[in-house]
Amino acid sequence: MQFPAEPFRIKVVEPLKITSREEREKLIKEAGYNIFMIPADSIYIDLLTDSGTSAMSDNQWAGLMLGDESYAGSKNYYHFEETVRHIFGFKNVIPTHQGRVAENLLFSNILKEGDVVPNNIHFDTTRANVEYHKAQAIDCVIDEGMDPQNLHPFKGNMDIDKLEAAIQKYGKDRVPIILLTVTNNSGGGQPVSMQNIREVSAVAKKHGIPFFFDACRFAENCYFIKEREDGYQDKTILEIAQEMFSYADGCTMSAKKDGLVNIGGFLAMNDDEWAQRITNMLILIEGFKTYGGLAGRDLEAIARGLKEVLDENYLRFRINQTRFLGEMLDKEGVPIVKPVGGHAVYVDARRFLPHIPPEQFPGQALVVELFIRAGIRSVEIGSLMMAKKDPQTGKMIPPKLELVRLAIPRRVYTNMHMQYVAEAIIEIHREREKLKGFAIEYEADFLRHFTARLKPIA
Ligand code: P71
Repeated sequence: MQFPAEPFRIKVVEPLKITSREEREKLIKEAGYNIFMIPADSIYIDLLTDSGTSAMSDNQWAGLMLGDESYAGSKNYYHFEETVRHIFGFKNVIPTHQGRVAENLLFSNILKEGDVVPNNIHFDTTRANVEYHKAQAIDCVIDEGMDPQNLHPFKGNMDIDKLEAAIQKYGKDRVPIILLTVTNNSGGGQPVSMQNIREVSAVAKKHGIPFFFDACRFAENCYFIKEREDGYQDKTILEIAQEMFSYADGCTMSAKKDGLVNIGGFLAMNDDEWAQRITNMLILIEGFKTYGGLAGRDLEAIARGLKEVLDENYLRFRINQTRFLGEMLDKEGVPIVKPVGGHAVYVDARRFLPHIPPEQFPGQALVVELFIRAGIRSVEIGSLMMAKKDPQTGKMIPPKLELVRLAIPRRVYTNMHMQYVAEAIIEIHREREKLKGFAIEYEADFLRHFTARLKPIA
């Protein structure tokens, strides 16, 4: 068998509504052809995000019943703290209700106007939190990481020369932290190698700059290291994770990804003084330090999820399910970003629909067609989400790539669901000349993709 079957069986089912094509045409029209406006219970397969959409295990659900909802010192906090310390190795563990709060707390504590934060590629919330503090977020990923056809095994790697150049240019006093996102979401869920992590760590140490991970998908990154990097084939995922984090001073984490839960996050670090200042801030905005905006039962579910995600059989299935979807598409000539990343398959809409120019949103045309034809929700990561406006002419400057992301929730869909998704896309690909572009009817001044209304171009 080329791809492993599901290493779990189904104990509880959530029925899915099957709508007709006519119903879907009406729904998407009423939604202004914006997929964010469709009620989720009218979607058959929802690939909008892998964040907060995981299915919890029986062990996690059982853990919820053991929630200790004491204001201070909940036993679930201690379990959570011990688990995070064991895997990540950092001394101080600060719970938050999701990843972006961890980012905000960290940056509020360390950034000042004019500072610079290097990363392989900043995820949107990270970039926004850096810029909110009037600092500059700069991306230093290797050039291969920006080329959708390059088969480099670690396309999330930081370019060490670019990192050194940034530190030279701005001076180490203006670089209060170096970040590394594993896996690199904005570059297609691509992994970072242990070798590269060591090199980034060495640069950080040389200049005396703290080094933190954005650790959302750390276990998926560890699986790629085991699969692709010499010397790691016989190590457990836990050992790989422990080594990886040993090179850093701390991390931010959205547990909504590799924590296998629907809500939660944390910030962990070795520095006591930073931890103290951040904890004081936490109490102001999230809650006491032993719950950080979460219920005791949530902390228990995260502690259990973080242990489960290290299971190699789970990760083998997870990574290969994503790859399975990508390979089915690739075999039939559907253009995708390669190699396939950990949590999502990205379809290259510019090559899929060369007759639709960026100003007419080729990615959105595919997103809409995929919903109308098959009830599948994907998301455009192209001109609708990311185009900039030329300040002089007001004309749209399209991003380098027009992509459609198919993000796969963890433990939710079967391989047969993936086959259904692939067949729908392959069918659309065969009739691709029939697809038409879109024009914007309404847009907000920022983050327009969430609320825009569009209309099909006749
Ligand atoms: C994803 C998300 C969720 C998302 C967030 C914002 C807009 C649309 C979708 C969230 C991440 C992430 C990385 C690398 C931090 C966060 C924020 N990703 N770092 O890909 O991927 O975490 O949502 O818990 O605040 O759909 P948070």
